[in-house]
Amino acid sequence: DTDRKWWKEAVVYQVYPRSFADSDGDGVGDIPGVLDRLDYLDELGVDVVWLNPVYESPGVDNGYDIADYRAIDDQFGTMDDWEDLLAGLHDREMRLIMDLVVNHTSDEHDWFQNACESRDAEYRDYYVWREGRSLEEAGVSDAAFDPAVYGLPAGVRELPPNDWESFFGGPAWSYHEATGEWYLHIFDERQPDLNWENPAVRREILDMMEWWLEKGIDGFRMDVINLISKPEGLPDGEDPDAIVRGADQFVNGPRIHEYVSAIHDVLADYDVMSVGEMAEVTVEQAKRYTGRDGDGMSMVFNFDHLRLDFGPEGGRWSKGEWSMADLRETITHWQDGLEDDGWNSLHLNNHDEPRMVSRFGDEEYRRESAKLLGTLLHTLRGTPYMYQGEELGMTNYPFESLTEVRDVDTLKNVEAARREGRFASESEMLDLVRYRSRDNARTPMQWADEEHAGFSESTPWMPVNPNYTEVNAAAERSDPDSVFHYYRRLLAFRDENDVVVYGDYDLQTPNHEDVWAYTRTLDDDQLFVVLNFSDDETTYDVSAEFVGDASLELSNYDAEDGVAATLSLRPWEARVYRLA
Ligand code: ISL
Repeated sequence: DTDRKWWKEAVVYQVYPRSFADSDGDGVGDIPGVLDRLDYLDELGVDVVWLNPVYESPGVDNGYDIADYRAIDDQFGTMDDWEDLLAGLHDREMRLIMDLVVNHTSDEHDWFQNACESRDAEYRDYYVWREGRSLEEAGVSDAAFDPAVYGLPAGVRELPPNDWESFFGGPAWSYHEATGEWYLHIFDERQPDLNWENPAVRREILDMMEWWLEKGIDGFRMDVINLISKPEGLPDGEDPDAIVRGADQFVNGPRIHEYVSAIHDVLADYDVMSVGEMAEVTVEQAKRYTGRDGDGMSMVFNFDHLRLDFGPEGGRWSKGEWSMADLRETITHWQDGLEDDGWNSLHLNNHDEPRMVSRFGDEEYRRESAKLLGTLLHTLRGTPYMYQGEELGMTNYPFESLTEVRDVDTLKNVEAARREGRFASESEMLDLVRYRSRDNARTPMQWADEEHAGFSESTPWMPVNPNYTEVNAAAERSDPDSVFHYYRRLLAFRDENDVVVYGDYDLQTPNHEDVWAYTRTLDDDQLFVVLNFSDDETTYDVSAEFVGDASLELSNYDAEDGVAATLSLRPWEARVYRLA
């Protein structure tokens, strides 16, 4: 698809406001903190900022539990601060996309508060309520039944309406004592799912979107958007390998395209982008969402490549080995799949995933591997999404104990795994937390070798990674060989070269153990990208057609123009040539 669009040419930078910059010294990042750093983002060459939720929220899931969609939470600032941020970005010719979290609200949202009043409360039907199942009906013996798993009050002995599980561990239903029914929550119990079947809910959400669009935002990142349509009758899960029990029922549900199209009818009146976060999605489905005859979404986030390191027992809270070959194959599948129709997003980390250097690179070759991964993200076909600190080569946090963990996902999943006896030891548990926890990405941004890494004047809400003395923005900016300056070159290169945005992707090394090489071709302009995904030196015999004159456009080591018949590559070496 080579239709020109600003959002295809853009690089998106994700700001997790809680951990970006704290302007008022309360230990929590805020909107004025972001405003203070806009020149930094501008210097880097960012085109779009995606701001994680800043709406009014009790913060059970760091803002993904919204209590008021039209208000800014006090800890992040005021609506005036937010207006200043939007203006500040627009003044610098950057854009702003907001997080749209409409699968669920907070339990503190007025709608849910009202819904809890009685079975026939005005807003009851804004959420998904059902009666429980008796033990007999569910075929569970009295002896096998453990009310603690369901958090049931004394004397209540029944099962939830179906067997769906929450992404955060445990059942996706909670019993509501006052009204004697269960409500659905695919995430935390304090994040009740909205009932999209109800047209009044749809109207409220679309009006709310319009309200933000009228303020002049440039689009939305749509949280778990393909979970919003639940099938009639809410049947039990059927797929034992689903990411969580029941996902085969509620992912890409029966009315999803109707709902997403309605969203896009609203967006169509504005020059905006949209990216749908999709826990599970195939290339074919992605075409339906983003393609020419699709629902109008600009692109989706898929997570296939972020599942390669799940263990054999499956699920996120397990650990297995990933291989470069799998990563190459998975990403190539998406590159090829959306070549003619639809558009890719490119991401290796975000606020829910560990740091990419620790996961797909090598902390021993932190700089080299950060640059190699950056080269990959910024020379594939699609829109790159960077996560704050990626441009500094920030790494995972060395968690020593659960007391350093804040994340509800980690804490609840650890609790569920313990209940099920899945950890052989505490150290096995901590290993997994260090590897997998979302909090790896949420430690404060490392601005300088100063107290609290220059993030805040007081103790931050999350501990700072102890490597801030070495890994920080001030040090990176003053060193021309830094990850930061390499990223600047990557972003500038994309700006100056249409082939990076619109060129075809062709894999050149389907079988090499360590080298991932590909070409990008647009008319007679051709790039040749060579990446050594290894901490060993390696050689790569290049196909004759690419050997010869070429200019070296980007590289993370000293190297020369011209492609030799056999390339010798150093650990984590990355090169981008322009073929003659
Ligand atoms: O499958 C996953 C990752 O491989 C899950 O993490 C899933 O995609 C994710 O939990 C959905 O995330 C989004 O919605 C959550 C929120 O906690 C996350 O921060 C947000 O990005 C609920 O709103």
